Amino acid sequence: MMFKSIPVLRTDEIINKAFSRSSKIVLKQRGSKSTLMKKRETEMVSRSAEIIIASLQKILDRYPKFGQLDQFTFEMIKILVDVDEIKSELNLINHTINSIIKVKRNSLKKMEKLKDRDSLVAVRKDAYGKYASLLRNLDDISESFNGKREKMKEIPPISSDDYTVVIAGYPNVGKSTLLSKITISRPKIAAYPFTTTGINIGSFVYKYQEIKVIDTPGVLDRPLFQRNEIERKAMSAIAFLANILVFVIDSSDSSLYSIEEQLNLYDELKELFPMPTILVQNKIELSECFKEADVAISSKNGTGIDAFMDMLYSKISSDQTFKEFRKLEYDS
Ligand SMILES: Nc1nc2c(ncn2[C@@H]2O[C@H](COP(=O)(O)OP(=O)(O)O)[C@@H](O)[C@H]2O)c(=O)[nH]1
Ligand SMILES: [Mg+2]
Repeated sequence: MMFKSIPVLRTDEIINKAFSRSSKIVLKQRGSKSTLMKKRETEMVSRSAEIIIASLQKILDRYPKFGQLDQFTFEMIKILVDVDEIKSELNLINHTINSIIKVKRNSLKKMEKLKDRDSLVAVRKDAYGKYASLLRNLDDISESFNGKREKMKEIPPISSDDYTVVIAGYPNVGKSTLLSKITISRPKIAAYPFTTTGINIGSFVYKYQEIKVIDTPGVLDRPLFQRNEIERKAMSAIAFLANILVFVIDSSDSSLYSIEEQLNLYDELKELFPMPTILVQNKIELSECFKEADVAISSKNGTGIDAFMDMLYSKISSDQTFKEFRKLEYDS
């Protein structure tokens, strides 16, 4: 995911790198001893500044541009971190870059007029001291800044631009088994901020388009009143992302939840998710057919999976958002 590529802000490392690399500068040109000495001192001032600037600039460049993010990812970011705080931290990094540039320029200007070794070294050391203290100013924000990166790394790699089928239902009804049956399985993401178990993402291809299927354990598997604010926000972000909701129920005797409880959750989710839904009765080999269900399947032995897929395909192809989504793809 894009957040992983953002370098961690470590001021000590940047300072060490800048000073140790610039102390190893080798001059290739010829000249008198004093010309070379001056050249070397000025090179140290500019080279160390360039290394610091490049390290900081890399953080700014790798940071996703909030205005260009898809809505789902942006919603997730807003749930997890304080966006205004990130903006001010990024501003401070940018400001530090500008200050380093200024110190570099002023020091080089001073050095132009100098000849003797001691004064040149003094200016160079003064510049180093200023670089270091400018960087240390960033220590105030580095912990919180790096912490946000850690949190955002856990945002699942799904985008509002994907056509997405969301699988919901109480725990243990067979959501993950169904997902693995209908998609090219993908590794599950280890950590997801709203759950402890991770999120499952798979996909299949329909009419030349990749359709994403997601199962979000811990997010869409309990009634609303059992949720905290963050979970509710996560639910609505997923509702915004979903193009189709598949709700799985287990009506077998082994189910931990009554059919009534399961249907209540389905009704709740239907209010939150305005898109087409499919009510799937799973574990059919263990239970009687159940009249409310749109389709009855066994994810375990494969019964009814073809009928389910036909139903899913027909929902997708009659869905206006899919038509628009396809047109978009072909236009580009
Ligand atoms: N008998 C039977 N067991 C199933 C079926 N689908 C899933 N299971 C089992 O039910 C349990 C929970 O399945 P899982 O997919 O992990 O449920 P999830 O918590 O909703 O993701 C597992 O032991 C599955 O093997 C089915 O159609 N029939
Ligand atoms: Mg599961």
